[in-house]
Amino acid sequence: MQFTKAIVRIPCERMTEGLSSSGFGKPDYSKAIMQHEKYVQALEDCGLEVIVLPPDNDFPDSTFVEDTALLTPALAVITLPGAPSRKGEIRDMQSIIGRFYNHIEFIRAPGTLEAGDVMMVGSHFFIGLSERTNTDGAGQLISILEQYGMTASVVEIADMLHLKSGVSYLENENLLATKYFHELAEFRKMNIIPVPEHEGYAANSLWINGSVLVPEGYPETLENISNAGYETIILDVSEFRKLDGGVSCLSLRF
Ligand code: CIR
Repeated sequence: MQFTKAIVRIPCERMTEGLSSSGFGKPDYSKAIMQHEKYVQALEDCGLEVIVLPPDNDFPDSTFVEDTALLTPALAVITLPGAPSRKGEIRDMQSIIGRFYNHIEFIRAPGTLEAGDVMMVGSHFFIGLSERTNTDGAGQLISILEQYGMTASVVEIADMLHLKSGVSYLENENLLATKYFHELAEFRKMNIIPVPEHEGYAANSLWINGSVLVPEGYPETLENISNAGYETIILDVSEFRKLDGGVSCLSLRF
């Protein structure tokens, strides 16, 4: 799997009103803009052409584009976010994604699904059932993916926003995971790269074309990823962490 492109959206000024359970306070907007620029640079350093969308002040969380679509090699699926304040974020996605995809499908109410809950492992997709992704949304996604020759299954999650808040697939059968996922039957055959309990946020790291983007400030996780043989790129994403967002949430890769 090689990615060639990514879509990002510049944070909007109203990001200070974004959803948060972190307890870390409000993000500093100008700092967020600088961190986002470095994030885009990191994607480019990984060889991606980056499509940069303008800020959308109608939606405070709109910089977290990952949740609005699932991009697979065969088709794109526009999601339906479970958070009421985020449902409208999909407004522009069909026309943006339509520039790159011939096949686009949609998650429809009463289903809800945010793609932070979807982890791609080759042609199989793990879907976390969370407060944002319900069984109806997951069921719709499973049948869409099966129509295109792929498979998917659900994973129960607890005490985390999205599936990928606690686990990230780093390709080559390597799974970066917090303790909760170490014993789950579906992941037993994979090599686990552990994320210590006190560094849980770093479980959301992002594999791109052989390199791994890792949030700054998590030395044990960083060392575990490096020891597994990956090049790492460390990014300060403190202002996005305040809104419970991590490095994967800020882009759609395809
Ligand atoms: C939210 O609560 O929806 C945003 N503040 C953070 C979304 C993070 N997205 C992700 O994990 N994929």
